Amino acid sequence: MLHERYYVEQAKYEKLIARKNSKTDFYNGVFDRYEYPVLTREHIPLTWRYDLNPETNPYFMERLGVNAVMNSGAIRMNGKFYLVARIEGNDRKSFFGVAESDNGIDGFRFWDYPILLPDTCPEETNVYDMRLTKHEDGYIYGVFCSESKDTSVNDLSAAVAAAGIVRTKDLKNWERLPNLVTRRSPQQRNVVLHPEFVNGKYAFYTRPMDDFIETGSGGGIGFGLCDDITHAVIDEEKMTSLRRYHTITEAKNGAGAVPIKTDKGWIHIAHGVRNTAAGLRYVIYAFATALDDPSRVIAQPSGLLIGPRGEERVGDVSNVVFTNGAVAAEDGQVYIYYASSDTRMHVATTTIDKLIDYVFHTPEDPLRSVECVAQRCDLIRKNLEYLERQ
Ligand code: M1P
Repeated sequence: MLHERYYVEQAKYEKLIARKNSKTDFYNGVFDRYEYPVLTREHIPLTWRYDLNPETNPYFMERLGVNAVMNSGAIRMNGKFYLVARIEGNDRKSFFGVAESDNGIDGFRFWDYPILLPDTCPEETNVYDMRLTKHEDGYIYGVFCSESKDTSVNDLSAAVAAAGIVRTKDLKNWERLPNLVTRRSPQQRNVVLHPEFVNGKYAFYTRPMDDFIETGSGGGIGFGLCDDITHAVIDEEKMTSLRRYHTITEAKNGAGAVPIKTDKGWIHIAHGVRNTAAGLRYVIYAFATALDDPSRVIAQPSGLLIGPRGEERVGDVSNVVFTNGAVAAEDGQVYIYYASSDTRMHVATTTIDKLIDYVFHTPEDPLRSVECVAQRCDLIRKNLEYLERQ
């Protein structure tokens, strides 16, 4: 017989999964926010956390607790929405699980088991932040951070980040490929595979780093080509979206969702980081690159697209919003999945048309206060003149 508390907790879980999500009254014309997160630690099935057998768990205790559900890759397949979430156990190790929803804004339910990645990398301690790319070669690729202890220095917390690569056709059977090698960058995180061949080669967005936390000489989001995805090696990385002084990307930035192809260019939704007295602040920003050269930036709207607001600001790593997945659906709707403060997952919705308008018609950052205020005064003057003519 099951413990009586099982029924209480299972009813709470089912109520949570069945909860409808709706748009909040937040308005900026660019995207909509939603009342509830789409995934939280409470969305983890009880079977993943509890031992349901009262003989071995008489107090119905969580035996393997989950601390957070965050940074999720996203894909639409067979008319459904799938998130490959980063699930962080109470033991701090992350792993991946597939959650499925009919409408992309609520009802996300995890499959019975988390993903068991082929264990081909004995030194790997942690894995996280998978980006899912539906590539024109017919595979769905998952590129994620593979983290290992840095044994070359005498520092217990020193780590090395590399880009792990897996591929699948159904999100169930995963083939692990060797980690990406970038000849000129000792560490890599936030690596994203471009969905199309570029000059007949696989193309990756990278984030060159000298160190695990500090990017060091890394100047922003990189771009590199490789011939063979089964032994992916990038010899040269050129820079796309750059880090810039006194902007939202001053400390670092990184590719986020797989770029979305539009008539006007590839739209990228990435993250930018700046330092503050309260620590690093992560926001989401967007830019566009050319269709004939996805490494060439052709539009870069000023500032942030999504910043942490309200309760999003608080969590295990506060003041963070981070995306590694978006879905551009057949009807033109775009679902941007983002985590807040390394704790829970949200969705923001917009459309391809709105994203194009935002990316191509939001003015660029003039980089100096005096020019920013002139830019704003120009807007005000035009508005006042327009109002007068009404
Ligand atoms: O804690 C905030 C984020 O930090 C890292 O991002 P970046 O590599 O740009 O510093 C990532 O590890 C991410 O998982 C995390 O959400």
